[in-house]
Amino acid sequence: MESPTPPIEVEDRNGSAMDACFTAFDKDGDDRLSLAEFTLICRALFRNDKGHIYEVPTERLDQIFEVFDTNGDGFIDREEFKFCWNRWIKAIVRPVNAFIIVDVQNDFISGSLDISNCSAQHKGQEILDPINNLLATVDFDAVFYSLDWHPSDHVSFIDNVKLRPLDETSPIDADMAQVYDTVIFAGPPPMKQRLWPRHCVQDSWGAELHKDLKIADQGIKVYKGTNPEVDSYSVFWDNKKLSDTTLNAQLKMKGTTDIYVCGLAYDVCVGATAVDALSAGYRTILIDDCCRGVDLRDIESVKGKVNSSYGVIVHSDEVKAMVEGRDRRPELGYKLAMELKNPDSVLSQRDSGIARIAP
Ligand code: VGL
Ligand code: ZN
Repeated sequence: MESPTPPIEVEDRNGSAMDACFTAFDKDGDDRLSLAEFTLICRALFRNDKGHIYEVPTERLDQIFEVFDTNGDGFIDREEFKFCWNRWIKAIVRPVNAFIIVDVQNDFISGSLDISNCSAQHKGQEILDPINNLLATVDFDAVFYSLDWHPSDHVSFIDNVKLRPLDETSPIDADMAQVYDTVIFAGPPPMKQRLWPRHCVQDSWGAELHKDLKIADQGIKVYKGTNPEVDSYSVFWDNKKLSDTTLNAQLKMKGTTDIYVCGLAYDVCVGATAVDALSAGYRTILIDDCCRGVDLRDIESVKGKVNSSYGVIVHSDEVKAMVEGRDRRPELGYKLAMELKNPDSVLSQRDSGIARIAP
């Protein structure tokens, strides 16, 4: 019979939770954790509150163990466990959660770039209820609302295609270009650009957040796409990675570990934001039913990228338990362990949340 896995308790009123955890899992009492003992920790960590234990593939367990067995002797001693506890276990059990709601603006729902006219024929307004429900029921540490916020002469507008010279390699010339086509503007360097109807022009009705979207008390707005010369799908960086919004700096300041992403359009700005969140080093969760998109194949491609980068894709009814650390996904634990190998990662550099200061 398998020995029962003790629950992991990180609330540390007398400073002994770490030692208690180590001792509880040091089954043979040799004052160090073997791979088998560490595997039991992972069985206690990666489960949900309905009693389901998520299987972690053996080779992933090996790779995670290696991160914390700093001296490579095949055991995690008490000194090595400190790092594992402070940087990994604590973040898994008590994540710092940001919710990023991407571009829930009039133009994408019923205005000039109404996504229901695109090939997937999705209805943007269907995400309002599930997003509002999350805002009402889940206690995120921070909520961000991004806004696509273009000047009138923006490079992505089909009616501006003749404002700038095209590169000779552009597959379509300015006279033939139609909405949704991709052209190449002259450089240096040449720049690919998908052409959209004029949308989300600064200070217009189309650029406003939908009136039925709940705005959280401490909600933070992030504006993107403001440079007329370069488009910006991701809420982190513009498409050329020339400049960033203040999002990453704000996330770092709050010690964010986990980013929940949803909004419009699934395969454009939501996808680009989720991919950038993962590459910036965050544990990233895409909320599938709170997204609507342009093209079904492109949506599948976004999901593939998120899954292969150790992000997870969930339904909104799974979010509350995850935010509260009651449903702990092994993909996110693996992602965090891999980040901790890199001392420059945002998740290596955050203070470990011992004294999380209220806003
Ligand atoms: C978006 C197309 C053009 C989006 C923004 O928010 O997904 N899509 N600009
Ligand atoms: Zn745009």
